[in-house]
Amino acid sequence: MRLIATLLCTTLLTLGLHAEDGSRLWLRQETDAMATVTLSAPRTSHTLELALKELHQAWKGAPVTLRVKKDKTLTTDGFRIVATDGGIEITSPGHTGILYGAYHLLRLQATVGVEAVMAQLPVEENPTYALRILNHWDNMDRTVERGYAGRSLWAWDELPGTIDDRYEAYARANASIGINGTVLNNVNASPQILTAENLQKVKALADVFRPYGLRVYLSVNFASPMVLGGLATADPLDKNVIRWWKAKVKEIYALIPDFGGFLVKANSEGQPGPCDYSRTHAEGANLLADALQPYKGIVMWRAFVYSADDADRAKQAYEEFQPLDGQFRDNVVIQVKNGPIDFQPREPYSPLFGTMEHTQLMAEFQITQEYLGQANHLVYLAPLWKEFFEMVPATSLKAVAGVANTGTDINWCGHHFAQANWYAFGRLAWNPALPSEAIAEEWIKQTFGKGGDLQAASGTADNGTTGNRTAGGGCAATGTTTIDNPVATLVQLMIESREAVVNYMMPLGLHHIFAWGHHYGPQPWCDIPGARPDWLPPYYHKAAKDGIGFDRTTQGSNYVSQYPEALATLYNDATTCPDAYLLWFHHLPWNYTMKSGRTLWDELCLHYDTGVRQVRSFQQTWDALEPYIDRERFAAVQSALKVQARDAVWWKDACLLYFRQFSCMPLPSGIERPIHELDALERVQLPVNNFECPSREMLDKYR
Ligand code: BDP
Repeated sequence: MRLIATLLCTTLLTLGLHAEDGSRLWLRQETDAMATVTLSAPRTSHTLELALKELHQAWKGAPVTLRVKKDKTLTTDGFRIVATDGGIEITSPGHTGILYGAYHLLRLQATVGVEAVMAQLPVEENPTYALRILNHWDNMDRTVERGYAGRSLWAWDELPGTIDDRYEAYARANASIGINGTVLNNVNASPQILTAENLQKVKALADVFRPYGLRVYLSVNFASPMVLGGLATADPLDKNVIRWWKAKVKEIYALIPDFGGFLVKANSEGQPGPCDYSRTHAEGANLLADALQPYKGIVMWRAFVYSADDADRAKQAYEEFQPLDGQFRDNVVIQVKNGPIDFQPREPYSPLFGTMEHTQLMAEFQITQEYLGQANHLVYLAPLWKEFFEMVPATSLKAVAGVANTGTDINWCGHHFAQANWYAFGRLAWNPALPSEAIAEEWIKQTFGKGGDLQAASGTADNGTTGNRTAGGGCAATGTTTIDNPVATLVQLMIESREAVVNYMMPLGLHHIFAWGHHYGPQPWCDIPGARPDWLPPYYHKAAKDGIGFDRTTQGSNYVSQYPEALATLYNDATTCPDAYLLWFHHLPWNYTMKSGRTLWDELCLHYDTGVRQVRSFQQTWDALEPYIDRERFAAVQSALKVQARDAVWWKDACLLYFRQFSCMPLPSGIERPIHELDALERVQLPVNNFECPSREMLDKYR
């Protein structure tokens, strides 16, 4: 048996065929091009050698020259690609810029085809943000908080001695989309990350990442001086505390000269912080900023704070941070989640953006789908992030961060389409003006395409004809449908997927009605005795006989007044507030007349129903795409879509049956009838924690 498997493997390798397990991400170009690439630079570097190698292996067009030269219009990450007499020239003042240019050229080859690349030139690119950072919520025991793709990539127990191949593959994937920073560990940080022993491991990773322009940052625990240094306090104004941090920072830079800096979650969800000593967030952040400043390190200080006693959680970050505007050191960046609550399928943007003129701010997005079906649902997040950028001018931000969705799973992200979110984050961090559609198209062509398009899949067992190939070894999913433009069809599916998840989970501004703890599935009824009210769904939806929604108007919590006046006025009035945010800002009667003329109840039902229908249409579309997708990934996505469809019905039934107890109104005709009983759904308790995604088997068993 073993011999046969080995022989098969060897044969496949000889034939140059790869298992289509998603492990190659969007970097799937053939490596036998042998392109002529020359270098013109005052000195070479590992980074430039990487650029040479990537092009030599994969570029199939005219000879390329890589030229490092001063250029006032380009940053060190920026590049220019031009056609010259005999070929193509990539120039940049920085070595990383050259590498980014190389990846850009290869991206063009994979998306428009090598023959059409010349027509795309010249290209000039500078990243919008100098800092484009992934946040890993990885623990030192290799669990990943809100991670749904296996264990942490960082094998702390093996480092620094053993260097896993995946570290370099990870850095390369990031460089290919312009990500240049990585925070290795969870914001709920263990002080242990800063021990001398662990810093050696961090250094080992930094050494692998460096040639790819990827800098390492660490999340730190504010109480580290007590836990590691044995001090009696972590008070930011205490001399010994100041001394401890200075020494620790010096130790880090001796190992990692280009260390990026710290990310800090302080006085939030039980984490220690300066407020424990009656100091402000500014005093806490400045303590670390002063220690990092001589080395040009930065502090990313999170604004994700809310206490148990305030009336409206949505207001709290603003109330705590806005008054501190102007008090932070120059090397502090306040990291604010895109929405005021917590990475929901849809939230209005956080009003902190735009109101701290004298403070550097950065946006924090969540790539991992904590609240969006985790690794089971196909949800393309670029439209969500674009919604944010439509409201918050890109130039008002210093940087962007994304909570990573990577892990040890063979396909890196759990769901094949979750790779698109890692990809889209990088592309948007580079240029937030890129349309979601364009990014999806790029990703599809590189991930599923062959030579710039989605051609009929071919391979050893496939004959390349449409409609007769089977995913499971049995019958084809669909035999008759032909697709004129498979790429456009898939782009459309991805674009729609975000609105679909909003529809079947939390339409019309509803938010945070997820199951307790693991956040997978609906639990609008959730009531845990003794729990903080703002961790419970009824706090957010406020469904009662008189209506549904959170009154955040001037008559209610007055959260609305944190927005600029014109927007506050718009949101404050239910007749002008966009439907998408209606129940975020208003508590309205069930029979309230919507802009559509329908009652609020009917409209709610319609949205849930539409969400379910959208997922069903994704199933159909995906089946019709079968001839264009390799069988392995086709089958995996097809299977995940079944889970998503069942989940969508679960959400719809749970929410409508629960809310109906208050509305006492009938389901409108034309709406798919529930297939579950409310009491049965209320008994569902998935035995999962915050570190895993429920499997299909588990869902089928417990739901
Ligand atoms: C929430 C997560 C929690 C994180 C927290 C944070 O549920 O696991 O620790 O945010 O961002 O989204 O700090």
